[in-house]
Amino acid sequence: MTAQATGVSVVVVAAIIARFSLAHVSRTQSHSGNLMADLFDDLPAPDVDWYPEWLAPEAAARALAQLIGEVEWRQDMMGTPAGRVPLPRLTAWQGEPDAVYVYSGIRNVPQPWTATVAELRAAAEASCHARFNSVLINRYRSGTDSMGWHADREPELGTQPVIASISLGVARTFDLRHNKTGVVQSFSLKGGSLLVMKGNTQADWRHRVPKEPRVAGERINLTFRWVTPRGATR
Ligand SMILES: O=C(O)CCC(=O)C(=O)O
Ligand SMILES: [Mn+2]
Repeated sequence: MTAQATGVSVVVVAAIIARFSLAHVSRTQSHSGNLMADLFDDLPAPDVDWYPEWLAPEAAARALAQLIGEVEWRQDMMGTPAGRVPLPRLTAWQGEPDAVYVYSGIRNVPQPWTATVAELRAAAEASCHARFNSVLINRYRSGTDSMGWHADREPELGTQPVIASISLGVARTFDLRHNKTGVVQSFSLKGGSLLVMKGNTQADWRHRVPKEPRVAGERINLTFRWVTPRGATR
């Protein structure tokens, strides 16, 4: 599996729409010399590296098909004011046996790495110059599956985690909202892309995958992380 880094920075190409006092900004790949860029230079930007064509299209399609078959998918439940309801996506957690992650009071012991996930992990480690001992895998069956606003800030992840987010399948919108200003930076995470979140991205921003009912196809996203085992230091 080959990983191709084709670009890092992002630059504004669309206008700000002031809505509910939030500034909403769409960003795509950099075009140097873009006049619009000057208008947005003062806006906060998340500390991310963006590789839109990280995997070749054939490798991305193969990985998607293999993951659908090899991963043990779970339908987790979440609490709401109306009672417990199914999460709007399927999930799986894989990693080293000691990479235990406590989430919503639940102690998650990871499943062992499967072949395709292990390959993607090695490629992500090479691109990010970082180590990952676990991965959360989310399967969005259609545009009505989603993930709400959150930050990945559990103590096990440390203060400035490097999180490698690999997307396969149909493109979905990924919003990052700055905690202080409410500025939203949106990415279209297409199949085969890699978005690396680092620095203060988890401390200063929240992120989500909104519902997009018009999107029909399936998407799988893998977020590779380093979880410091409880009672250990890195
Ligand atoms: O599906 C995505 O792009 C985001 C996934 C995510 O935020 C997470 O796994 O914590
Ligand atoms: Mn997240």
